[in-house]
Amino acid sequence: MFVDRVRLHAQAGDGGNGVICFHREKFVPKGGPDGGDGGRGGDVVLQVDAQINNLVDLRFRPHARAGHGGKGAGNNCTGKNGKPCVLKVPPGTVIYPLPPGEKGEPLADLTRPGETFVLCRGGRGGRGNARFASSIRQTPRHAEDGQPGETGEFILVLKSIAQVGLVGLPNAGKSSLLAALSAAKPKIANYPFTTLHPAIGVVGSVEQNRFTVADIPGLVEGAHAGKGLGHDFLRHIERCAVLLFVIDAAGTEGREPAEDYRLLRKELREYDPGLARRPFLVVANKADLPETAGHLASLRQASRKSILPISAKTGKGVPELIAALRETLPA
Ligand SMILES: Nc1nc2c(ncn2[C@@H]2O[C@H](COP(=O)(O)OP(=O)(O)OP(=O)(O)O)[C@@H](O)[C@H]2O)c(=O)[nH]1
Ligand SMILES: [Mg+2]
Repeated sequence: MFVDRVRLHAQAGDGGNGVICFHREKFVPKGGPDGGDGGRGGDVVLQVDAQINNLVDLRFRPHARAGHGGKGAGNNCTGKNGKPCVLKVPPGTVIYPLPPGEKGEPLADLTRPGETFVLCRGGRGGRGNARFASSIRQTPRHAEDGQPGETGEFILVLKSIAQVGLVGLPNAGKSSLLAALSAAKPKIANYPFTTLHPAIGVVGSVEQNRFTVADIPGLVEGAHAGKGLGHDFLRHIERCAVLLFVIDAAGTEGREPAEDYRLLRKELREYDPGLARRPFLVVANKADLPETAGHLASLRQASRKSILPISAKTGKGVPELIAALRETLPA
């Protein structure tokens, strides 16, 4: 199960109450106030964990609650701090408050592994009566209550982070290309909508010139209006620096590759004009099939770009594609 949007109710712990207490000991008359402070309430914290890739754990745990602070005690003992509630999220998790939700400004965008964000802060503990003692008020008979912890309703949306995003019609060979480029093993099959959720692969083994590629479900005409799988998943390539249009250049299902390219651009524009202005490359996939040759010229004309003929199946042209992507990616 792949979950990329969840609603979460979070409640931080309340601070513990301070106490009223006086020191009692044989032969120590008027021992003075010694009521301790309450402990702090626990925070609800989000933490990025690079080992997870979606929000499924939160789907089944929609209420996050941290522990309350303990109350203070005599002898100036401070209460125990409440246990924080730490929720793991994948890199690329964006947090919106409710209301207004996704239409509003995000509270945070968590990208770096290990990064944390305090969603709701625990309440401060109340002060015990010992804190209120002064030279003119030696027997304070009051203490503070702890503050309530913050609570809130949030929407967490995953917008995957990859440098290159694959865009193409169903069956164009996007998943095959991801498999050829990286060690990822996406599902590949000869029917549309094989891919139902995004997958990310890492290309290259050397740290300095390694980059990531995101494979998403195929787009169809009218995706912006919800056709096919819709274009909801396009947010997973929203942050890609470079888009890679994967075209079935053999026109396998009687399609016209140049038309496919125009359709993809149109759907991207409808979704987000900014995405349509992103740097991009075009590959003519399935170049191992003889039909490809006849379509390259029209595809080049439609995209006004040089086209890279490749075969995700045989691996032909893939090293050249990796080099071209490295060149296009910002340093
Ligand atoms: N001959 C040939 N077939 C290919 C090539 N690349 C992919 N295919 C075939 O095309 C079909 C679809 O490939 P996928 O990689 O699943 O296509 P996709 O774009 O991920 O499809 P969706 O996930 O449904 O959007 C499979 O049967 C692949 O074997 C290629 O370079 N040459
Ligand atoms: Mg696929």
